[in-house]
Amino acid sequence: MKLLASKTSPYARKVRIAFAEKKIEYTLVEQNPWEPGNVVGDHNPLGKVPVLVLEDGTNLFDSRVIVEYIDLVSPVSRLIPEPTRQRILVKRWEALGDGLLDAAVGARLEAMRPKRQQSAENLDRQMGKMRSAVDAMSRDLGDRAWCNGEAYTLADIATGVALAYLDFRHPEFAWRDSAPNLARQLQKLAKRPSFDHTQP
Ligand SMILES: N[C@@H](CCC(=O)N[C@@H](CS)C(=O)NCC(=O)O)C(=O)O
Repeated sequence: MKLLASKTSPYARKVRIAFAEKKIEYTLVEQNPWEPGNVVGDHNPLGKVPVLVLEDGTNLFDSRVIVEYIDLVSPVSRLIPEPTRQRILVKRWEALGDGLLDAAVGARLEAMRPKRQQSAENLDRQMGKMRSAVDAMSRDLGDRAWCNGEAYTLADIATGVALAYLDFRHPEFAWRDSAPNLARQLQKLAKRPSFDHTQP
């Protein structure tokens, strides 16, 4: 299996952490979808990473589909519970983490535009989403040890990856002040080899 990904993509990091937790071998093929000459478009019509290329040539995207596939092919360290309400709640955490990423990536892209073309309105809109997503994560985690249920799941991976991305690309966004429980959670997650080895 080949994973087309850039080492700075948080969506790809989620997938790489899942591979590490599940102890599944794969080949990382570094591709930057913004660089001329990249081949991402040959595998994903949306031109985005990550893409998982299976042995038979099937291209899987996006990160949510890939993680679900990885979890299906090996019973080691289940990351998504069986099809019950718990499964839906884990996927909801993933949607929240990915949504926080979408807003954080959107804010970064806006801020990277030439000054005269930037929209302060769009930047504020994305920042507002980032803030309310962090608030919701903090509220939903409360003082529990894991995001969903009594065990480490994809919910924790998605949350940890999204918060770490804020530190990486938006260091000025002081999310820890209002969410000390999430700060503790990220500190705990960062100690896992899967998180440690996939730092951007
Ligand atoms: N929903 C997608 C998002 C993937 C995504 O936006 N990846 C970014 C890199 S962080 C990308 O490839 N962007 C290129 C583009 O938008 O053209 C997923 O979960 O995989």
